[in-house]
Amino acid sequence: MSSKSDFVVVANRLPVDRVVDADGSGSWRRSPGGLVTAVEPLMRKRDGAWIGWAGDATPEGDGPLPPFENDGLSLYPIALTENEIAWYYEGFSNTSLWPLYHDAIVPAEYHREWWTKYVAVNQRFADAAAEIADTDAFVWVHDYQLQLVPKMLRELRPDVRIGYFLHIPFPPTELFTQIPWRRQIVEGLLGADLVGFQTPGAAANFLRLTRDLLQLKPARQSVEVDGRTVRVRAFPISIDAEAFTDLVNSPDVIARAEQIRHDLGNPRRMMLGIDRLDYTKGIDKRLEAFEELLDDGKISSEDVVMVQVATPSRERVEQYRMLREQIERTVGRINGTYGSVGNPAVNYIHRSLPREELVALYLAADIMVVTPYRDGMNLVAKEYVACRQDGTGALVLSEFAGASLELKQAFLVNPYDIEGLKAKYLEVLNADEADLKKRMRAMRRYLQRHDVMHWAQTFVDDMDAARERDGRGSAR
Ligand code: ADQ
Repeated sequence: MSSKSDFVVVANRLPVDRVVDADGSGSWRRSPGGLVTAVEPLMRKRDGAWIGWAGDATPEGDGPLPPFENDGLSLYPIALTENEIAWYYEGFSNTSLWPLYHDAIVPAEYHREWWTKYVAVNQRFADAAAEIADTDAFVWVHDYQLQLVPKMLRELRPDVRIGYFLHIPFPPTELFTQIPWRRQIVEGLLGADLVGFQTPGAAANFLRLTRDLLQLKPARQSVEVDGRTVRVRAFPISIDAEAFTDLVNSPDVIARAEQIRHDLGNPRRMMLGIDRLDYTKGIDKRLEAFEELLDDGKISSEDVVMVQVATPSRERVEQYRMLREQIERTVGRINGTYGSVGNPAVNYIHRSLPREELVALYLAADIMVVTPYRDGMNLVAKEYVACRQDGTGALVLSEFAGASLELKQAFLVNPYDIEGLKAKYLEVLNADEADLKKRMRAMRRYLQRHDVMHWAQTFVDDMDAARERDGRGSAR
């Protein structure tokens, strides 16, 4: 464990959660979430190390946490105190950056003490990476919580190659420049050799910002800073499609999917939403459109049933608590009006589920509804497609999810347009099976070629290509 690593992932969270068992002993459990889903397969292929926070608070004054192995992965936990969790994570990351980067759907708040902790915690991650990385290592920094790490790490270790990938959208100059510390963030990111985004639009926003804010002269996919070339490109993230295929073929999962439909009263159509309970995901509009179709008598709850899984998320942040109340009120109202004993119109689940159960739901659902107001990518949309082996099923997908640029045969919607959303539901509910299959097969073909391995390999290859151009040899 003490040896240096030549492939280091730096992310806010470790890919495991600490759980306390019934007998009081502690153990680690794989944690859900987009980033883990995406990066873990690559970690297993390469003998890498992962630096991240373990998800619980460390008492003030305690020293660093010891590294450990879990399920074949070398993990380096970063200690955060209660106060750092409140200010770096819940504060600056999730109440300043998260809403701002998602079109300021709710207003972003800025507080100087949050920023101070963001800087301090970013420095702790950079110090850990500098300590663990071997000479010439490839350090891959992830996401909005760690935007200052590339520059901090470069100052400590100019020999390592630094990649940075942002999992969420990157806003246009007009929004980004709200941030009181905007310059530090852009300079932080420019510490990397390669800055990756989910979409070409996000990459273009960043390049434009280097011109607007720092008066640099960006080219189409790169920008020169202090005599270095920083490449800036889109790398749309994906899923381990093969792992989903394996689960879809499991007899237990198939039986569970049949059971789900039976328990729902064998409706003609089952609609499904699966999201973290987040205000960016458009769960409210999705339910309102469903409710209005029931109100209008265009659908009936015997015919069409909705299942909404809303994974608990950021429950100490005020806006998330308010959202939960709002969604649960809406579900209650719909069921009060249209449900009957044993047959609610909306089946609502507010907890994390095992992967097998998610796949059984994907398999059972005729229509997957993914309606974010803004989403970096949205892996749920891709997971649904990966699970529809027989080519049946339909995907309703927001234009504002990164995934819409790739899953072009989905039924695309603008979630702000409730009439448009209702019309799209009806179109899909009455769609011709042959048309649905044609669409699904095209999306599946795309996904087979563009899985998470392809994503990671493209990123690593881009790093290598630049290195060879610089005459420094390959990363592998
Ligand atoms: P998220 O906002 O978390 O990810 P998403 O991409 O949909 O959104 O990933 C969610 C993941 O969690 C999926 O793999 C899903 O299967 C899993 N999940 C959801 N609900 C669950 C439940 N109840 N139980 C267990 N697992 C559950 C962020 C960005 C996205 C981007 C990803 C990856 O916001 O835009 O696609 O990172 O880069």
